[in-house]
Amino acid sequence: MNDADLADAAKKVLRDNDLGTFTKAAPELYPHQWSWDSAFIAMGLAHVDVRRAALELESLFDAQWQTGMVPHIVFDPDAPEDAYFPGAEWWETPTAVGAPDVPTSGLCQPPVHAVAAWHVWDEGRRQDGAWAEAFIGGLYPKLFAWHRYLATLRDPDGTGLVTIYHPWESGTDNSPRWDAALDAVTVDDIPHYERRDLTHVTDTSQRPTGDEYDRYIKLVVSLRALGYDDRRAATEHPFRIQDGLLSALFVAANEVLADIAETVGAPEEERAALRSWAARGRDGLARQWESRLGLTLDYDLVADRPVTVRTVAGFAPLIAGGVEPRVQSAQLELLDSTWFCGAEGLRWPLPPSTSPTDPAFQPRTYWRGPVWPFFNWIMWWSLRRAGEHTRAEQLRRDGIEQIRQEGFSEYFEPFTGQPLGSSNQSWTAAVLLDWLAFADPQR
Ligand code: 2M8
Repeated sequence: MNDADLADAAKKVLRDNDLGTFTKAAPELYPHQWSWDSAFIAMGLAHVDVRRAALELESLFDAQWQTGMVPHIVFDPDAPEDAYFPGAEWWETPTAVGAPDVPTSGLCQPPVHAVAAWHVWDEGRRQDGAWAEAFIGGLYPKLFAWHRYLATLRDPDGTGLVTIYHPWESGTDNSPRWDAALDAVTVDDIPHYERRDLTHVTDTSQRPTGDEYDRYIKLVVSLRALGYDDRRAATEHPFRIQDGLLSALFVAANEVLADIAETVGAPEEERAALRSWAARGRDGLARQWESRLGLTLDYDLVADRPVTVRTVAGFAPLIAGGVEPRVQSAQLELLDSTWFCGAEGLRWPLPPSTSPTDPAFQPRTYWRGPVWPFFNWIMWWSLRRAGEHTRAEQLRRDGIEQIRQEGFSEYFEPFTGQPLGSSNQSWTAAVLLDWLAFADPQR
């Protein structure tokens, strides 16, 4: 398939998943709007229909909570009730203080939205400057409120590291990053529930286990009982981890949002706040740097210890950007070492979500080993920001080849390249479109 046909196929995936004001993350497995999926989808849609791309972000932010939190799922009220578990009724968010009047989950996901907004604005201003200005001016205050939420209620001590209450907030749900903390969560009193995800995959070993789901549900029940009150969750909730990857994306997004703030003429104190959150985040990540592994580690606040596993989340310094040269060199070396892209027998030198050298590695199971195209995009974008253009370009080409040869799957087995999880996953199509547009000599 040539690039033009591949782009057409990607557009078709997004068209088929389009529900008018938002794009469902996948045709059956994920029939609602997911927060960070929508951000990536907007970046891809920017190359297809920039106004539709803007709407993707605007519809998500219409569901923003009064605290500033952007919910991780905005439920489609027209989807069948049993389409996804846990559905809208499980969260009981309408009764929570500050929740919007549309059904959402009570969690959030990594803050990549400013990066997406910049992409949409950048594409839009080539087409219609006044429209682009109105778009970014309208979204900026909501983006700022979202960042302020993360910098304050999710980092009450100002450590620079953002606390998550649930593996779903990390977006890397069953990563071994969360194993020890989940083991410590007791599940003797959870209500009966029925999973839906297993009916949408061909092989259930590609999804999290029953034990993991029990704990996911226990954590939802706990937050629900706390009324999704961040101040209470910060001391009473049984799962509290400072997430290095999310914090790194927050550093990068704060820098992008500071540029947006400049563009829209935002007050100086907001620009200063964004810059200080970025700087504080870098300091926080530096404290979590584990030089022996060459990775940054998450910190479990409940157990009061760092989480020592080898996963792609450890590339947090590279993703945050602007780190000391010695840290950047160590990360680049590690990326191509046998721990990640240099592992023997990989179909493409793309980073497995968990290092094949980690005892928890499982090549077909979700976040425990498979390669994820949207994560490849994050690494590509980060390498370019770090000035590593040659390595970035190799990653972009390999990322495109993976999709060209194996399709728009959610994730891929690293050694065989076998497509896994959902097919026609929206963000896979979206990042492909952004990668192909990058190669367009007209741009
Ligand atoms: C996956 O997470 C959801 C829960 O949020 C699930 O497994 O049901 C993750 O890969 C997450 O990062 C992603 O946003 C979501 C939709 O693609 O699916």
